[in-house]
Amino acid sequence: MRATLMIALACALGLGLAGCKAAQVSETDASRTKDSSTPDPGASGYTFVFIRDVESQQFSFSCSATNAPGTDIDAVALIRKGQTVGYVMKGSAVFLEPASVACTPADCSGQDCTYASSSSTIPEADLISRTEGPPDAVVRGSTNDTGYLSLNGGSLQAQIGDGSGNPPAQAILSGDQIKVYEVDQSYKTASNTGERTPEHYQLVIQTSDNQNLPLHPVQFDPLNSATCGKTPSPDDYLGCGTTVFAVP
Ligand SMILES: [Ca+2]
Ligand SMILES: [Ca+2]
Repeated sequence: MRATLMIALACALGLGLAGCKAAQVSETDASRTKDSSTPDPGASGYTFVFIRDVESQQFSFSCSATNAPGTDIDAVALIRKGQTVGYVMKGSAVFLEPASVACTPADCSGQDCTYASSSSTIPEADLISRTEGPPDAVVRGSTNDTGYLSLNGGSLQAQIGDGSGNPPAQAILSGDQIKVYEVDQSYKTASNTGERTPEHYQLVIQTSDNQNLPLHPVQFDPLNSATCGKTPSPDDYLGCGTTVFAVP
């Protein structure tokens, strides 16, 4: 980027560098002059959500403490004017393996990362599909949990369908909010005594032509304040547990 800026500056100063022509062409190319901070609607707008697990970078992270390593994704909601208008579209969720997993099966509690892609208990496709549609995760005591995928250092990419997660995919618009349901303290109930520590991740929205826009969190769940704090700071880029993000 620095070299590009230097070439652009040299061109602006009228210096005869070989890179000037390319720099001038790119400035008249609509796809490259679009302001990446302003999502626009329609097919060329932001239609993908991308969640990157960063929990293993946290000081407190431990593989042996869990069989659900990293961020546990239950659902992702698109919120418009205060109303939920969509959830992850069925069949659209894709799990992307990291270069190196946070926890190998042998590292996890019980020698199996039960809710991660390497699970020997639950098929990977089943786990990935658990991120689609409305939130439904349940943390159980003696039987297997349901309704979420543990990212184990990897990432999840998906599109947003309607309020039941059915097609077609819909665009994410400026002014929308995106709520990521991460299995956290809010999943603890009277009959469901299991609990999960809120975990950290980054949320990015993407266009089909690979423009990425990282979103800022604007609201944490109060039940997670011991781990996450009460309110995200304006320069915060990480979700923590179930978190609402703003689309600028
Ligand atoms: Ca976890
Ligand atoms: Ca779910």
